[in-house]
Amino acid sequence: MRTVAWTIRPASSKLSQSLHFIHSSFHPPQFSSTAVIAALQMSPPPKKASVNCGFDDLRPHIEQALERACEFGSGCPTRLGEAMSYALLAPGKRLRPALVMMAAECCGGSWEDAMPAAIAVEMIHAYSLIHDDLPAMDDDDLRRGRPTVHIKFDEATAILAGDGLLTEAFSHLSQQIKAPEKALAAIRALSLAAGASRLVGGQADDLSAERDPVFAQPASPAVAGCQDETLDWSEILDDPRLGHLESIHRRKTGALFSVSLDLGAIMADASEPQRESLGNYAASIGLAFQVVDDLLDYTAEASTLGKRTGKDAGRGKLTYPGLLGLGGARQKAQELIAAARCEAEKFGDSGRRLRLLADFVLERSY
Ligand code: GRG
Repeated sequence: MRTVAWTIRPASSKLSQSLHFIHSSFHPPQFSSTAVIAALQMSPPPKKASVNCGFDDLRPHIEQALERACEFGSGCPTRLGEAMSYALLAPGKRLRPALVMMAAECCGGSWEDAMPAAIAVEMIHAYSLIHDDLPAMDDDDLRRGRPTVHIKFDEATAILAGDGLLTEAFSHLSQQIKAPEKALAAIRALSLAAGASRLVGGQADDLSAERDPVFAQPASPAVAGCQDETLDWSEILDDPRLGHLESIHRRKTGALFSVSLDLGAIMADASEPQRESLGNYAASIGLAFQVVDDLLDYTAEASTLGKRTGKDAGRGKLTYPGLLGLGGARQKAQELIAAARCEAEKFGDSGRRLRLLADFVLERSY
């Protein structure tokens, strides 16, 4: 039986503060409840930004296009339109739209052509967050440093705002992509990714696992705060819960990462080898993103993350740190990011942004 020892390092508070600065300087949070204000006041103001996510220059273009996309038509009731805009324009990282544009760029396409797909995928993402935050699902009151949509508005409006954004995404693709065959390919790819066997299916299995005693787990000793841990790696790899967890996250989180890169490839008429490399890159960063998300739930502060933390541990939820320990989960994320970087290398200089973004996914603290 093989054992691996991991040393757990404390999180870098400087890095955490720097990233908080990046987040809040792009999008100052809007406060409207005392609970939110309290959460956001937990850490001191950070000093300077230091992590290059690879797409700072794309972000203003994305924000402007998102604003333009918030014209929902004269029949859209004011309150519904406000709720949809509140969710879509809230200060998110914009990773998925950036990935669409980066994939198009590294396959020789233009940002302009990729933008409708970038906006559509962010609409799907925003809808999924609104619905995930509802009382019937994750029951959250804080998202992107603001009250969630059902708290700011009301539950029925939040459900409808999610429904509206989901449908608008496909309307946007059909109207804004000029070449009919590309519009069809984009609609097909995004509907598959957002559908019952991918995003929605992953969410459904995640909720079921939470309610199934087989998947409920106590926090491992490492997660509970030990400085050193010795993992029985062979036992962990045999644990069927690990496969189930990966299957959930490849769909719930990974599907939108994968389709983002695929949409960029579609818009740029990418070759098969390029699409394959982008697919491999997406699979690795999608899962790494989730492993890091699980880690941040244990290690980050709500003020930095813009959403509640410690929820997974509190509910005995199946997570990577819970199964692998904090050190094992970090190791897993590092391996996935190394694999993603290898795929990005295949694009030479034009894969630079993809490499930077992979590093950001690993190092992010929000
Ligand atoms: C309701 C159909 C349906 C799906 C919900 C997106 C999702 C599935 C759940 C969100 C809960 C969650 C924390 C998932 C982990 C990964 C994830 C999608 C995090 C949020 O993505 P970020 O960090 O968000 O890119 P921002 O706000 O920066 O855009």
